[in-house]
Order: sequence, then structure tokens, then C-alpha cells
Amino acid sequence: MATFTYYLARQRVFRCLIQRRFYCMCISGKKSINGVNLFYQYTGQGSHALLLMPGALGSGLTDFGPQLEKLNKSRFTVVAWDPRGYGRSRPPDRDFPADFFQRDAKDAVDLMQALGFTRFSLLGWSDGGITALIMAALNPDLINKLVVWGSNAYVSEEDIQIYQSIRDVSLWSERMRRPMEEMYGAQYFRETWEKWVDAMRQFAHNPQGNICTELLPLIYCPTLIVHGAKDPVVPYFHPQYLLKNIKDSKLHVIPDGKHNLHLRYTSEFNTLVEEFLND
Ligand code: TYC
Repeated sequence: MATFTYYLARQRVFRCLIQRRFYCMCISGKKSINGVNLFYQYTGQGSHALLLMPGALGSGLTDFGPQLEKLNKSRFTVVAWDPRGYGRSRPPDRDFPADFFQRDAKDAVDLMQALGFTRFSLLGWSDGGITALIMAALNPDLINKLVVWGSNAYVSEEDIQIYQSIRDVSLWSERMRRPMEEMYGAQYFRETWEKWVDAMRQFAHNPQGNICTELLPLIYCPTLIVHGAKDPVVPYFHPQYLLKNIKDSKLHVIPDGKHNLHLRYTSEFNTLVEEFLND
């Protein structure tokens, strides 16, 4: 009992304002995992646990406001985490060793286990989807179902050109840049983004630009791949490749969706995901 009281005292129950629009009654905290303090937040009381996995430099706050607020809280317990060096999992500053996706995958597994979740589903966006693919392949007993969108298992010549075109954040629109600068300050954001682009370009030196292609045949859980037909940064051949190489997978295309389809088309996305997870 004393331990539980201590645990509660260390939690912060708060009403957080996410991206100026969404409120979430979340419990949040930090756990010491693999030598770093990882930030997490969760909401809901459902028996089906979900982990929301943000994109590059992303966090629960910047990437998943409408999911934390609106996914069904009686069916699901919705957890979001900030990978090390991102969001509120700082310090440390983010670095990008060659195995950074594998490191994130281990951090996320260890965090969920430390929070007491023995089996859970993954919703991974973009880089978070790459991490989710690795987690599902390496931990078949832990992962229930998998949803990924805006993700790729390798980098192509076309991807390299896209990375290069968005490396300079001063060329980004104000709308895209502002939430990141608010989270990190302009300098940390600019420098970390450039490090991320350079790390992604390094994958081009692997055979066929491999990130995690060899792991896809090891994914056995039901997998939903979502793609925005108007995604300007992730070409359509990526979701098609995932569909072909993940056994129990299906692809749903949102015709007007871009990269941030879950923020722009929240109710369509949340309904799609809830139906897939309930199935
Ligand atoms: N992977 C990035 C993310 O996690 C998005 C992105 C994809 C950016 C492809 C550039 O060429 C790119 N948000």
C-alpha cells in the first residue's frame, strides 16, 4: 500500500492542452529505462492497451492530441511515450547511432513492461511506425496488433531527395515549424532535425537502403497499414512494400490524406483503427 501511495504521489494527473486544441485527462510520469528518464502519459481504463509511437522529433503532445482525447477510453488504455531525446524525454539530447530505431524499440518495450503492460497493440506514425515494425517482429508474444502509417522499411533514391529538400527547417511553413520550435526552441529543433536527416541518408549505404526489411517476415500479428494518397514525403511504394512483406496485413488508403492524416482526418482515422483493433 505504501508503495502504491508513493507511486500515485509521483504521478501528475493533469489536464493538458495539446496543440492548442485538444484536452486530455492524462496520467503522466517518467520512468528510468536503460539509463534515461522516459516520459509517458496515459488515459482510459480499457482492457486493450495501446502504445502511440510518435514520428521524428515527435512526442505524445505534438503528434497524438486527437488520439489521446478521442479514442474509446472504456475499451482502450491509451499510452503515449516520448522517445529518448524527444519531447519531454530530455535530457539527454537526441543522438542517432546507426541502430537508433532498434534502441527506440527496446526502450519502448522496456517502458511498457515497467508500466506493467504484458500485452499491447502499437500505433506507429512514420518513424514511430518503423520502431513499431521492429518491436512487433522481435516481440511476438508482447504485441497484439499493429497499425502503421507514413512508414518505410528502406530508403530509396527518391526518399533521399525528399530528405534533402526538407533538411533546412527555415524553408518549412510556419504551421509545420511552430509546434516543434515551441517544444524544443529553434536551435535544438534545427540541429536535431538536420542530424535526423543525415542519419536517414546513412541508410542509403546499406544494401537496398535497408532499415528493417529483413524483420518484416517475422511479423505475425494482424497489421493495418494506413496511407494518405497525397502524402508528399512517403511515396506509395512504401506501404505497398509493407503490404507485400507482412503476412497478415491490409492496406487502407485515405484519398485526401497527407502525412498527418490522423490529425487532419481524426474521426475517419480513429474509427478505422478502433474497428481494426476490436475485430
Ligand atoms: N519520418 C518522418 C517522421 O517520422 C517524416 C518524413 C518522412 C520526413 C519522409 C521526410 O522524406 C521524409 N515524421
